[in-house]
Amino acid sequence: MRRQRVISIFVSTIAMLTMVAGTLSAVEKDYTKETPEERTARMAWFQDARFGMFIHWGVYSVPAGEWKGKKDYGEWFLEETKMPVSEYEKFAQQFDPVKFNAKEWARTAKNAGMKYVVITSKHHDGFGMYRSGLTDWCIARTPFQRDPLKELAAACKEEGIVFCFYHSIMDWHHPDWGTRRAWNDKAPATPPNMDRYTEYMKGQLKELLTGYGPIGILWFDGEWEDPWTHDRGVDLYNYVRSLQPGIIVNNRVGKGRAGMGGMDKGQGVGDYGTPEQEIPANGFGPGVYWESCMTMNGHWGYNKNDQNWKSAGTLIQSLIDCASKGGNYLLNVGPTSEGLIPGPSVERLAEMGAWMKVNSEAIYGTTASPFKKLAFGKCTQKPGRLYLHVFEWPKDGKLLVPVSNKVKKAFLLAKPVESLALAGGEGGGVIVSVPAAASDPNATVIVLEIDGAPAVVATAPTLKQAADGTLSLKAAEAEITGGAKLETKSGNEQNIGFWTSPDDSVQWAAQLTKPGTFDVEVNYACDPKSGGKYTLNAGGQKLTVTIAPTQSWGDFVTSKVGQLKLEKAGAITLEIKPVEKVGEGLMNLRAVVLKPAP
Ligand code: H79
Repeated sequence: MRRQRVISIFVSTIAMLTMVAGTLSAVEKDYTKETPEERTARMAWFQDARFGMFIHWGVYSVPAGEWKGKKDYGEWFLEETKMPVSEYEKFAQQFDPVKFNAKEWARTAKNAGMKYVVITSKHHDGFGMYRSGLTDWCIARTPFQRDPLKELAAACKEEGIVFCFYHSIMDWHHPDWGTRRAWNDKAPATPPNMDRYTEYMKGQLKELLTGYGPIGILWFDGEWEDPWTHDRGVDLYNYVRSLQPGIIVNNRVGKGRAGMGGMDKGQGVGDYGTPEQEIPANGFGPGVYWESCMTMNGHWGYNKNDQNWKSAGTLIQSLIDCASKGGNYLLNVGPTSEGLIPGPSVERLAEMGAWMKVNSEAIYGTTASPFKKLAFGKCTQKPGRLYLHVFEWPKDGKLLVPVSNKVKKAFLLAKPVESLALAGGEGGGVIVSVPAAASDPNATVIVLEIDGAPAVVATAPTLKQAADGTLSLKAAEAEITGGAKLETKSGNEQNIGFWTSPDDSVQWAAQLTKPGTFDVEVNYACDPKSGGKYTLNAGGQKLTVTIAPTQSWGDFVTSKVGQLKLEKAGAITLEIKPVEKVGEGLMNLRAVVLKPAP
């Protein structure tokens, strides 16, 4: 009897010690320190996946973007209307997504070629889209007596899709979030307490990371407000990894993000960069992971009035663009309060899926293009294979590829049995003879089987004058240095935006066959409070241009800025550099057009 008691005390002491040690090691292990091999292994699925679905779904889908005559709200509804929180809470009672079908959503993602799904477990309004035991400001408050995240996790598992959470750090509803809003009428008079808030958030993350199976990514956001600090970020990163050591955490867990460009300033925490609504002008080299998140129209959360949809072609080319720069494309849908992904989104995803069905080999598991710039489109690669994504089909049927490798075989990915004829090209490159018409107007993929690593050769510029002597230099064809970026502001045409620094420059290399004097026209947009000066250099001449603002960043006009005398035929470089910036930035530049002077 006595002996037994001693033993049991002994055993329970060991158990207690192990428990303490276990807790300590979970808290103390620094997951930010791992070997490059461990990191590569953890990031492997993400690196290969290239394409994911973002889902912004919450009670803001009840007003559907419209309130008191204003029609452009989305998931920022509460913040932008400054509605009392008690009033906003009433939308929860109308959130009853009876048409929600998790299997259908998972299949929609799968059929589009998406490998992962990131859904809002909580957006900035603090509303939990799952059944939380830590707050009743969650789905339990609605007539919808189910847990949509449980259902979607199961459906994704069934389809082989990696399931991930978006979880906002900023919380406009919780009284302890440090910058509590004045319209949070539910909060007590006592001041907010960030330690208490962090404990609450960790509690929710524990629910999400222990009750929903393996989670691929924790996608944090809303980290930029002051109450959130670098130290809290490191602690949260380690906490999340301690619950699921293999999980990937985006860089918005900490304070390292440099603006909407999304990449780290250097001292951040997190596993990858998060450009938002833009695709970086260039990649960042091997070992730097990133993912551009973008909307299909102008909103993340459901907005019933926003019919400004990007075309399927634009979306396909954006996916290719990301892959060609070594990044992922996270494409958003904003489901309705009935639980439906909007029709126009479903249609576009189906069209992307049709393209992926034929061409996904040129996307999954590829690495960045070896070329800085290609006139006809983009390139991705795998060992021994170059995938040429042709956007501009060559009218003469000859595609010049600037590599000097021995090419073993060239074929259309859509028709692998037919070899395309090859010949030596200018500057040691390869010419591929292609059919008269593109097999896919969005992007036709041509495969080159090559010996060894791609050996890129210099070629003469491919930008040339039209028959009448006009030289059109489009944003998408420019080489961009510095922080300026390609974006799509309105319509489907790209522009170069975010000109903020004198280090930003934009260059076009062109081949001049019909020299002469040219009127220089610039197509651009500029916010009324912004603008400044830039220089435009070509052929040893310099124009200094003062930007006349237009109505908005999306209001594009064409303006004649001067003349250039280009009297020698041959290669020319045209460069634009900022001199002086006013307001937010210089301009959104769509094109420079040189027209033979009359
Ligand atoms: O969830 C979607 C949006 O609701 C959310 N992120 C996507 C994925 C979003 N939050 N804010 N914004 C988008 C725009 C906010 C931009 C700014 Fe900033 C925050 C400007 C200044 C503070 C980010 C941080 C850019 C500069 C610092």
